Amino acid sequence: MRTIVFATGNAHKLAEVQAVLGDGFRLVTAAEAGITEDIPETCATLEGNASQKSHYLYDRTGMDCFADDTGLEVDALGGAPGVHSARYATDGHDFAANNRLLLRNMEGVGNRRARFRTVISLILGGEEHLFEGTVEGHIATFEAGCGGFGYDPLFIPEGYDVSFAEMSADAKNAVSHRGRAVRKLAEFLKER
Ligand code: ITT
Repeated sequence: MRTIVFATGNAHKLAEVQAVLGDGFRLVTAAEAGITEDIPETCATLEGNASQKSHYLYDRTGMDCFADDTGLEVDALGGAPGVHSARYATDGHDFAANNRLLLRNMEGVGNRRARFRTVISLILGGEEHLFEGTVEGHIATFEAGCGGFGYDPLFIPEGYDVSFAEMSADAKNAVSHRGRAVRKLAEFLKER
């Protein structure tokens, strides 16, 4: 079994990624690798933030590691909340407040097209590799479901009439931004 450090403080994400990577990989959190402070994410792009987080970990642990950054891009809002998705309504990760603000900003808006985009930065043997996954969909007019996290109750993936929060974890992973990006990561790791 291969050990790899995942730079996240989000337990939901850790569970989703472990489920996609499977038993061949043991994921260690940043905290378990001795990094207990918040890892800085100060870049203006998802790519920049993922890379900043993986380098931060690698520089301090020397271990193979990866980090992801995800944004919800809403066309009618010019791509917002995008890279600011975690801190859309407040400074913290207040999912309920973020969803309320998104619904308010989308009141009366006809074009509800949106996508989740995930970028993963892997550092393996000191070399960086990037992987991306997206899922197209639209923003619902009300919240539905209690699975998943973040904007899941408001995001309806293309081809479905239920939100991510109404889908099982496996069903979400099969089509989601993160599922797609992590499957690319897993393929790459298996070839190495
Ligand atoms: P870490 O940086 O500690 O990994 P985070 O919650 O900040 O955790 P991201 O930066 O990747 O994670 O994501 C930013 C926000 O985007 C996140 O706080 C959620 O509000 C939202 N988000 C990310 N992935 C999501 C998903 O699969 N479903 C719904 N919302 C998601």
